[in-house]
Amino acid sequence: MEEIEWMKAETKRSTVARLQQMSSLCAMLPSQVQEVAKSVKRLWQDMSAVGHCRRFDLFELNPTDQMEIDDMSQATVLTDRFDRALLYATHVHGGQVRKGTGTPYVAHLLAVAATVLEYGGDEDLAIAALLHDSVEDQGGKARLADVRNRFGDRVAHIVEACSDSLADTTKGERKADWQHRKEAYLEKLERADSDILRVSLADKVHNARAILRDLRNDQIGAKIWDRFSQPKERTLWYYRSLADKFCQLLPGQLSEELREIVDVLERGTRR
Ligand SMILES: [Mn+2]
Repeated sequence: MEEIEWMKAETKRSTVARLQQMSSLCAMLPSQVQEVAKSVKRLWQDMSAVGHCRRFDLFELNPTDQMEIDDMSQATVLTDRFDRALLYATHVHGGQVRKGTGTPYVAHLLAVAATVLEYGGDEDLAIAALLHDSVEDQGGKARLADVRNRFGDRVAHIVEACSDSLADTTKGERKADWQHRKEAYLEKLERADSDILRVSLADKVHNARAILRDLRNDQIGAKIWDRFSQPKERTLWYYRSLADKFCQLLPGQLSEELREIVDVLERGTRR
């Protein structure tokens, strides 16, 4: 019983916070926020009534609740779409771990989404970051159609571009050979828009960071290279090519970071 009360309070708190954030973005007055709160409440009641969304039964949003409006006009708004994308991603990648480790795959998706947000990306970019590996690893074209349906064209466009194969490996379809796929991916970046470049770069930076971390781990060290399907020279060639491409196509702090990590990876290998 206590738990339910706590959940109600929590759901209410985060909803109020989001409403506040949205209202400051739309430059609404507190009285208008209350109007919005009322209509949200009505909407939720309707949805609950038709059985769409039990979660909304959990609490009563009182429109007269104190809403102190901070200046968050510069803030990135994350709505329940982001929540749904996270839930969807954990479901799609459930049980999957990062190559050669016991780390749940979602750790990578969270890291990529975090980087995208830290570098000023909006909600669509963060959602695309959470879903960027869902098509290639978990369902191919059918997954892409599902992502488009749930999260819209802009997200699907990024996710599609971040996949270097649309083969459904869960149904035994084979991907093209490694070299061919990687060359095609590098070439595709040339034509990519900045949405795609930003999510793809965050992905590559997290992968490169993970390699560096394990290379520096005494328990793993140079054995890290055995995790890849290709010899280390090929893997390093790919990361160097990516770093060069990103420095050229999306110059900035994060591309520089990728280049610096690749520098260290190359030095560590020569030792
Ligand atoms: Mn990835």
